[in-house]
Amino acid sequence: MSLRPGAGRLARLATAGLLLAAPVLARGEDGYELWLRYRPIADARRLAAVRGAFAQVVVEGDSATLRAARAELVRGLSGLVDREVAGSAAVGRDGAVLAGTPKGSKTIAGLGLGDALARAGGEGFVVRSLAVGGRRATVIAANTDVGVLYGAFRLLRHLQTGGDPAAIEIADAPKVKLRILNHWDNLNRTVERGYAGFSLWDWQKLPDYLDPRTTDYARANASVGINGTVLTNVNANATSLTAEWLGKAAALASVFRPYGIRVFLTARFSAPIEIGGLKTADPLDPQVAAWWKKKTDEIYSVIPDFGGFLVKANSEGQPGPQDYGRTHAEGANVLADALAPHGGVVMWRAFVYSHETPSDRAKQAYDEFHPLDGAFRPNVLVQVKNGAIDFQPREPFHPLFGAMPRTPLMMEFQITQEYLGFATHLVHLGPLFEETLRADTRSKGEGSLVAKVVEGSLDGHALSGMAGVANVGTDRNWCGSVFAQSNWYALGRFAWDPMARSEEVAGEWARMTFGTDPAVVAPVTRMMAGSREAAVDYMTPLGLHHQMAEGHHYGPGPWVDTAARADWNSTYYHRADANGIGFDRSPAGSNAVAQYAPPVAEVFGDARRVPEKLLLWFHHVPWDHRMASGRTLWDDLALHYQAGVDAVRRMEADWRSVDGLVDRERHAQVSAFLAIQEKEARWWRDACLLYFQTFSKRPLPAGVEPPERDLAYYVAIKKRYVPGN
Ligand code: BDP
Repeated sequence: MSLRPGAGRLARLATAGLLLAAPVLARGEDGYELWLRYRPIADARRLAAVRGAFAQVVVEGDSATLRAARAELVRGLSGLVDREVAGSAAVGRDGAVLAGTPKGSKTIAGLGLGDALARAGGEGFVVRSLAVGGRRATVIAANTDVGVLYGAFRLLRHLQTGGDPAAIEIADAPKVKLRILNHWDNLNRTVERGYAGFSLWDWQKLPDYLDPRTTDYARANASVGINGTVLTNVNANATSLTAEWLGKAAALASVFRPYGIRVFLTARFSAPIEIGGLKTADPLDPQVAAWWKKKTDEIYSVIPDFGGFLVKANSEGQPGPQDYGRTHAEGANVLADALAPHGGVVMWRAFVYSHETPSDRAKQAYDEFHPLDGAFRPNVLVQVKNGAIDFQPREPFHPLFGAMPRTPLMMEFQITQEYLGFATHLVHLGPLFEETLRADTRSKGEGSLVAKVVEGSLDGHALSGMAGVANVGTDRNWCGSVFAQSNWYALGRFAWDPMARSEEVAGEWARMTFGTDPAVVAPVTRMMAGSREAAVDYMTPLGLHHQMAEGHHYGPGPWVDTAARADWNSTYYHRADANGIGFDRSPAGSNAVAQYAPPVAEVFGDARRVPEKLLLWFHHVPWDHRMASGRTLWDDLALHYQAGVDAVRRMEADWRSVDGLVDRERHAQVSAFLAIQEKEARWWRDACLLYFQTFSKRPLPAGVEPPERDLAYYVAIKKRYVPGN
């Protein structure tokens, strides 16, 4: 992410009055720099203040991590103040940034920050305006080098978002231990559910060639506190555990290490057979246990800080312990025992569903895992998707949260927009993360929030984690679109603090990505705040779910009813008939509500008390059911679809209002993508309403635009060569 060449010269010409139009805006930006753009501060008074406060960078101590911190401070501050801010050996004037640990820096040790540092823990930091040797300075102090790096990024964020340069007082530490990206990247560089090009890992050239881009990937992650990366797809390939491929992973680990990021790999459960030559992968077979132990020792010999394994077992055709009549716990534990001596962990996924179609797929993970609470080794986390089905636009929180107090449960969110229109739909996920994390499981009385389960604080677990399925690839802008970058950013922020506020996170990202002009920030954050609800409305309002086209999941497919498994069909989930629509999970139906704590189950189980946004998730409701609005269900449903389309049009208007205030290149791409989104929102609305109308037999209410084509037209649409599939 090099600084844009010539930016300083252009800005100087502009101040000299030689360029009339805003020159910086005319230049295109391709999005490569993400939120780490460090553009010159536009306001002259503020620029002068920041120049005065940040004229020198002093990092005391030496390590690869501290060098990375120094490089970032020099790069960031130089960019923001539009002139070189040099690194120096000691604070020699007013306006220095002094960074280090008490261990590595005598100056820091002498500043009396003991109490604040005690609270910072291993990864936290203190950033404070302070006099150092009689000089005005800004101190970044932490107990570890990576804490210093995080503090450096935090200071830069503070300045990028318009914070006061003079009276800084920030102290922070992450609330979650493992903050991880899950890459669903295959060894041939295709990315399962990836919409941003190919995998960043250039396996063929590794370990000999280290793409500089992987360093920028690490910088971006460290800037939001992400400290782990699972390099490989959960639908795993045992080849990644062979010596040759471990060497490649080790090379990536060496790039990430200075940034505090540890590498993890997915473990294919049948690897002992496929690459180990054994006859079985039975986790209770001593030879199998010995194989995993040897393999794990080998991994640590080349990646000494290896994080551990992520495992998808006995789900969607993947091998697992149940193939040998063993439980998920027995499967996880054999790996955990191999990792324990090295300090590694197993992240065992709860996204399971069996070959036999259960009565209600939503119940299966709970049914399989709840009885295993207490049976896992201490270094196992069970990784649970945010909802019980599969990353749908809206799901109620997964019933396992709060239901396995003796097991650390990790959150798994999906950043890549598999079910959210891919990268071309602007859907900011902060509101989804916040809604899930703030949901109250009531498992230990009021306030037993999902966030507290994930932090480990509810049940006293030291081990905690949050993962996001990554949306990055080789696209120049990393994520397929500029706004999709905000979801990577937000995942990091919520993993750092599950009680973060979406509005705040979106505001930070908007300022860092587009600048601090309120005329830009206000419309951009408005777009972000409403975008997820818009997608819910035009795709699956009122608790509908799993209505997408089969396989690739691109576009609507409420009519899908010929899939290989009943629970891959849309009809399985909407259950529309002449009487009404929705999946009855109440006590009269599948009784999935019973998997929640009683006060939650009572509300979800009662069609009059369940939040309307989840109505059809839990209930089969007559078309004429009276909604809170006073209208019938059918009319409200139709109006929600229309509201989704209208909301996209409002996003388009908001974006038009910033034309000329953000650079042309990014503006043009976002505009074009919003036009796609508007078209596809209409596609969803028309296809779904025409289809559901064949059951409801009711006219569309006033205010809903008439469908543009007939149902047969939409059913006939067959998308081919869809990415990510
Ligand atoms: C589904 C995806 C599939 C993944 C699976 C998983 O369609 O590609 O392998 O989740 O999470 O949503 O294992």
